Amino acid sequence: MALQTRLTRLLGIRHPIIQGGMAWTATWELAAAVSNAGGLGIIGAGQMPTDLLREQIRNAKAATSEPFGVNLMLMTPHIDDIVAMVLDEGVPVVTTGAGNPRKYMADLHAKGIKVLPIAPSIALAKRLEEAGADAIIGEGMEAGGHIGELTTMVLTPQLVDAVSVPVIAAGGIADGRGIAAAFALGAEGVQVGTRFMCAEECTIHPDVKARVIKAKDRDSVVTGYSTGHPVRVLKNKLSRQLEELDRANEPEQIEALGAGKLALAMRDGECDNGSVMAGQCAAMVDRIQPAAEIIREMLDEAEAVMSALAARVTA
Ligand code: TUI
Repeated sequence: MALQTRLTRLLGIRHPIIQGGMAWTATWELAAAVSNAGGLGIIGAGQMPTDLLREQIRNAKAATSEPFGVNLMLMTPHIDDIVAMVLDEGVPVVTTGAGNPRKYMADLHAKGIKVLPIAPSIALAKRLEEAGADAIIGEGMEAGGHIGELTTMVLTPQLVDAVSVPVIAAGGIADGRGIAAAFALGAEGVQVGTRFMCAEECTIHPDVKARVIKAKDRDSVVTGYSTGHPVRVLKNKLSRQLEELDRANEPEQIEALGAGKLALAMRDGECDNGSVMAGQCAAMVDRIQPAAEIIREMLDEAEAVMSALAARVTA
C-alpha cells in the first residue's frame, strides 16, 4: 500500500509526511534528510536573520534534489525582508504560521511556490483558502510552540468539511497510529514536529533531545494565555515562572521573560531556564533515530494499522 493523496501529487513527494518547520530546530540538515527520505522537509525560519536563512536554503538545495519548504513565522518583525529573499531564492513550498500570509500569496504563486498556511481554527482556514492556499495545515493544541484552542481530533474533520483543498493534520502525531487516525478524519497528509526533534539529523542540543525522550504524558504545559499567544512547552523552571505571571495577568512580563529563551534551550541546551517547545506527544518519542527510519517506521505502522482496522470492522 502506498499512501498517495492529492497532497503527495500537489507537492511531488513520495510520502504524505511533512516535517514541522520548528524555529531554532528545523535546520537544513533535518529538512534535507526528511526530503531525501520522501517526506517534505521544512526549514524553520523563525526569527532568523535573512542572510542566514538564505544560506540555509542554499545548503538544502545542495543536499537534496527533492522538494523541500521553508516555514515563515509571520509574527517576525522582518518578515517582509524574509519573503523578498525567499522569492528571490525560490523554494518549492512555503508553510506559514502565526498569521495570515494573504499579502504574499500572489507573489509566491507567481514564482511557482506552493503555499500551505497553518490554521488552528475553521474561520481562519476558510479565509486562507479564499486567499489562495494550496492546502491547509490544521494544527491542534497538542502541538508544541504557538498553538490555538482546538484539538487535532476536533479540528481535522471540521476542516475537511469546510475547505476543498487538501488538509494536513498536525499536533499530537508521532507514530503510524496517528497517521491512520488523521487519514480516518479525512486528512491527506500529516505534519510531524516533535518526533523529528529526536532525528539524528536534527541539530538541536542533545540535552533537549534527552528531555523530549524523558517526557511523560503530563510533562507539557501551555503558557502565555494572557499574552494572546499561548505556547506549549515542556515543564521546567521557566514554565513555572511563566505560569505564575499568567496567573498574575502580566502579559508584558511574560513577553520579556520569554524573549530569547527558545534559542537558549535549542542551541545552548539550557533545559531549565530555556523554552523547550515540544508537543504533548513528546511522551511518545523514546529514541534518537535517522529521519529516514522515523518515516519508514511511521508509514509501516500506519499501513499495518489501516489493514488491521479494516479486518477488525469486517470480522
Ligand atoms: O507558529 C506555530 N508555532 C510556533 S511559532 C513559534 S516561534 C515563537 N517564538 C517565540 C514565541 C512564540 C513563538 C513557535 N511555535 N504554529 C502554527 C500556528 N499558527 N499556530 C497557531 C497559528 C496561527 C494563529 C493565528 C495562525 C494564524 C493565526 O491568524 C491570526 C489571524 O487571524 O491573522
